[in-house]
Amino acid sequence: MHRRTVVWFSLAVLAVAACQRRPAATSNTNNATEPWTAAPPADVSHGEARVGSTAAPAPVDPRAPQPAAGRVVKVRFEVKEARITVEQGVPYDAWTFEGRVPGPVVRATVGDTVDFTLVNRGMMPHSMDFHAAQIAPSRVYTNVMPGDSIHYRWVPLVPGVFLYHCGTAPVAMHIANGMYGALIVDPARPLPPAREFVLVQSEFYMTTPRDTTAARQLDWNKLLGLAPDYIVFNGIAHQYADHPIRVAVGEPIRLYVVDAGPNRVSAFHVVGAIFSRVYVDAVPDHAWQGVQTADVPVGGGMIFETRLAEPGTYPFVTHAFADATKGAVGMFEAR
Ligand SMILES: [Cu+2]
Repeated sequence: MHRRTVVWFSLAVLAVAACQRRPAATSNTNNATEPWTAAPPADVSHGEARVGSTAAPAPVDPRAPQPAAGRVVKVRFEVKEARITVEQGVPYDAWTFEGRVPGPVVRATVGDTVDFTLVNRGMMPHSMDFHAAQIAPSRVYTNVMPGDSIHYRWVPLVPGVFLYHCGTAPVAMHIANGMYGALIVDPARPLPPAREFVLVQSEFYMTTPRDTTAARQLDWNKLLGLAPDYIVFNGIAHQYADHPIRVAVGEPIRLYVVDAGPNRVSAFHVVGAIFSRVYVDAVPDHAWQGVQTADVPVGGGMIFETRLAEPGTYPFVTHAFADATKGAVGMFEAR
């Protein structure tokens, strides 16, 4: 055997032996098993999750809603406790707007009136903080008691894509339990037509149940230790790898990306593409051009525009790869 081959083979044997000596992992994390010992790497670049089929839609439709038709956008959210599925076989007891994580996407145009009602059907106080609003938090971002409601109106004046979230303390707990979503504010002069999608990145910090089929709850110490079990787009780990998003080769694509956190920045990147424009909170005269990766801050939103050059599978990730490994990976299928 060639000397270099012998050295390589010896190192590989040692590495496998070291892996086999490690105790079995017991946490919820989907990276708890060492993937490099189980199978050869996926054939697709950045194949951090298995690539599924476009035949069935993903559980959460990533398409952006149509722009608002009227001058008054009525939004009525009920706070509900709901059992969600973060990954197949991983139920989680969430706190939600409208029973969904993230909550529904809201869309308005600059100058519209958002007529908002929050009804609390939960067991504890909750509230609503719209990052798109310029308003006194002490007046309207106040706690709504169980069984109670609040109603207020506001006018979005700055275009962009914005986070909304429950602002009740401890905020990290309410966000980590699922109380967030995206709000698009269109500029008065609409952006050019494009296929539009909304991606909300967030984290889950989970208790480890004795019965692996039981629902998980928030693990507060993991949250404070910044050790999430999952980082996801639109509430479910790698759902757009399991069900890639179909687009056409060369068509303009616009991605509204919000990072709900509560802790991890999204280094947003589409493999095989360069963003022709990135709008930081969508102020068109401040667009960045020719961008490979851009950080979406926690509590922030950015708009990414690109086109996919040829037929194929194009992963999108947070390029913080521990986070992609924990679920923040999806795929576009260009045809
Ligand atoms: Cu809350």
